[in-house]
Amino acid sequence: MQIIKLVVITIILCQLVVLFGLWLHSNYISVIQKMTGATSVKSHIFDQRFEPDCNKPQNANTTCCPKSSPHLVGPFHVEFNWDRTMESVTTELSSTLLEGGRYKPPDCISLHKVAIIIPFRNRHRHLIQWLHYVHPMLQRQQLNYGVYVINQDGEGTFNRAKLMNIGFAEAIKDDYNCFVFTDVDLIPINDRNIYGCFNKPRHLSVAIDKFNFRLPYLNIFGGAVTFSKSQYLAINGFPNDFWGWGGEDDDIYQRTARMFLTVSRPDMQTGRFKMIRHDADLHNDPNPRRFELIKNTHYTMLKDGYTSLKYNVKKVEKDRLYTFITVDVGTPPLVEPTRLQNTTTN
Ligand code: UDH
Ligand code: MN
Repeated sequence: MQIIKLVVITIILCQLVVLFGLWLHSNYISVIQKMTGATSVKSHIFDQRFEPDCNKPQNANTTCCPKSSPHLVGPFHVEFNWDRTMESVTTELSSTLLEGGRYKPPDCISLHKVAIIIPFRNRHRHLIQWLHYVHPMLQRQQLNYGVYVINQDGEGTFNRAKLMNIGFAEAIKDDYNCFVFTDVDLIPINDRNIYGCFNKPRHLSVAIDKFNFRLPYLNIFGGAVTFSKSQYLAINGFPNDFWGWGGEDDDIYQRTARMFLTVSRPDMQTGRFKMIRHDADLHNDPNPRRFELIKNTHYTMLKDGYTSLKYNVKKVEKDRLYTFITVDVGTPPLVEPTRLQNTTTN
């Protein structure tokens, strides 16, 4: 009898805990709705299915591209050749592309309209390799896409996540519904790893040669990731206040886990990449505050993100292979108040 009572009480207590958790979560969502102006953040979380462009009535007479492209070859050979130049790669690829690095499949309407965002400064050698391999792959995947290189102006401290927010803010003007954020030195080696959007934010670069084709830790979410427009808005974009190397990818993971619980990933064969080896860059030293910052993501993500993004565009150049946007990201504040204030009051 005693045991039955104990079991019943435990079950009731568990249910109460779950209900309390759901209540907290829904309050949190309503705050995000107010911040982002999104009409239904709940639907961002539970229903991420795409309404492909080709299903819209004005496209009734055209064919949607198939779910799986007939042009895919699976694993493909990647070898970094340092004799390649921007000119040689432009000659190779220009007939396939429209100005600004834009592409549409010629014979069907793509299921994805994707902006590829590359945070960048002083990595032209890597960009040449990336363009040489990734453009043809994106075309085999029958994507409607554009490549945006977001170039940090000046010699100040590098800010990768802020450059990604700027990439979103600039590319959204061209009406994309899906965003891929990728490092310039990460080259996929299997074209079945689709650079498109899924029902949850997706981590594409799960098996990198540098890490022996394994995840170095379970919650890693750096390298190359994809977000639909609504998924990105639901996490209030990325942090703007990670200056220097490291931590911002863990912050993005926490934002994502908070709103979507898990991330989507390809299997470890499909998600293979080669990473171009390089020395540490100037003005991108490890950020000593990164561990402290990621302890507070849950408190700070509503304040710091896409809704608080400030930047200046210095120049937009539409090359045949990419749109190159040079931006002033500002400088790290001398005293960074927002995140610390939160820790002391909570
Ligand atoms: N990036 C630039 N320019 C920079 C710094 C970073 O374009 O000066 C971009 C680029 O897209 C790069 C990404 O930011 O791929 C990520 O930066 P990273 O390549 O420095 O990051 P990673 O994790 O850093 O590869 C490893 C530290 C390098 C030390 C190597 C010592 N052997
Ligand atoms: Mn790198």
